[in-house]
Amino acid sequence: MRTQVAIVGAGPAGLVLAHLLARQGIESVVLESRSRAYVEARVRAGVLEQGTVDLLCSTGVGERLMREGLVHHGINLLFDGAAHRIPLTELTGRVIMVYGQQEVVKDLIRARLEAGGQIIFEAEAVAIEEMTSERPRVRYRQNGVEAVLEADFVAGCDGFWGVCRPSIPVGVLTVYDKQYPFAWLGILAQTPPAGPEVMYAHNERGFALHSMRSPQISRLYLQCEPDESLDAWPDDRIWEELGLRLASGGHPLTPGPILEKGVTAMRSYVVEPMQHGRLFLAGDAAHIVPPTGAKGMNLAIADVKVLAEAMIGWYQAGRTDLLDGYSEACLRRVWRAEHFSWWMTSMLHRFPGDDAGFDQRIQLSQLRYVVSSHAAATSLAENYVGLESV
Ligand code: FAS
Ligand code: PHB
Repeated sequence: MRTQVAIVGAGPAGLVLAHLLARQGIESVVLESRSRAYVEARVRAGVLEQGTVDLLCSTGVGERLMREGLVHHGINLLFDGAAHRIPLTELTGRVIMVYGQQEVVKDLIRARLEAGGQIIFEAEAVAIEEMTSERPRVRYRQNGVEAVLEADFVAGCDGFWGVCRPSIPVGVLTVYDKQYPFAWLGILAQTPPAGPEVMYAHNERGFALHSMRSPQISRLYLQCEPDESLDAWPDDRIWEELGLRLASGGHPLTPGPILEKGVTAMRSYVVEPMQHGRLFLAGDAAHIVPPTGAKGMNLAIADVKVLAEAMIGWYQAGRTDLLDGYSEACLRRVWRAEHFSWWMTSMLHRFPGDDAGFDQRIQLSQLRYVVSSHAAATSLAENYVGLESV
């Protein structure tokens, strides 16, 4: 099979890239190893930066987002026994929206299929070949049968555990990797959110996060051990611990049926460059941020906005400069988000071995400064809503 752009992965990165290329008449084929039902049910991100919202709306896939998404003008930091609000819109003139990643994925899949675009589900890419030639190929397996998709370019949008990044020869990529000594236990629950906004809790028992998906559905996270077993966390223990850590928010939680729970590892990871020959990496395939800064999905979409512009420039004007400059253009924003996500994580989590409490004192000093200094609050706010340029 032959196409112009072979896209591996139907997550936010792959689907937005396919969408942006199709709007300019550039053909692509999306290969996705999982079923449509699986990717549309997978619970992940929930916060969209203003720039992400603007891109989805300006390209015709934001109608349901604007109808069902929640516009937020602030977030809250819980410490010193109280909630401290960061007025995002007051400080930056911009908003965030709360809308499930799987809803974004559903909207993009529907738009693609309605437009006659191709997504091959349950087709696992197994190798990327000839990536430095003008005819790179993706070898994939579907129903046990191997096939080949040939293209001008391959977009590796297959996430952290995909095949594209590992296909790049050893020595080409430089890896930056930091793993944190804790994880997040996340739940999706059938209960109204306790409060109107996202709340991040710094607590001596460990970090906790209150978020939501709708007026009926809450999304909550708590810090746990990296190798935590869900068996150790029956529902009532989860609600009790969340209640203790989020108590100073002033919004008591109402426990409800837990629809989904999972443990997410915390990691900061970047590869440089994000391309090799005609293979271009985007999103989690090239970088991971701890979710404390709510940047993961937003970074993935920002990457493919740059990649789409570069590919459109090549097809429509024979430009190669944008393609050559893809990594550099992305990595400035990626490292900004890596720093912000590491900083939020460092400020809000309990680190093992901090028995003397020095780290906690430093964290509290940072938190008190962030909520009392206009300059510091604005810095947090502008990074959170998404910087217009980096
Ligand atoms: P994705 O991982 O979303 O998509 C990659 C796709 O490629 C998947 O559909 C996968 O099935 C497919 N694939 C993999 N290997 C393949 C192969 N060999 N062949 C074909 N297809 C293949 N970010 C936030 O901003 N806020 C959050 O709250 C948040 N919570 C998260 C919770 C969890 C549990 C996780 C894991 C991540 C979370 N993130 C969050 C980060 C998350 O949103 C990612 O950044 C985002 O999914 C990245 O999008 P993609 O790069 O498109 O990768
Ligand atoms: C979420 O709504 O899932 C969410 C919100 C903020 C984060 C991470 C996750 O930092």
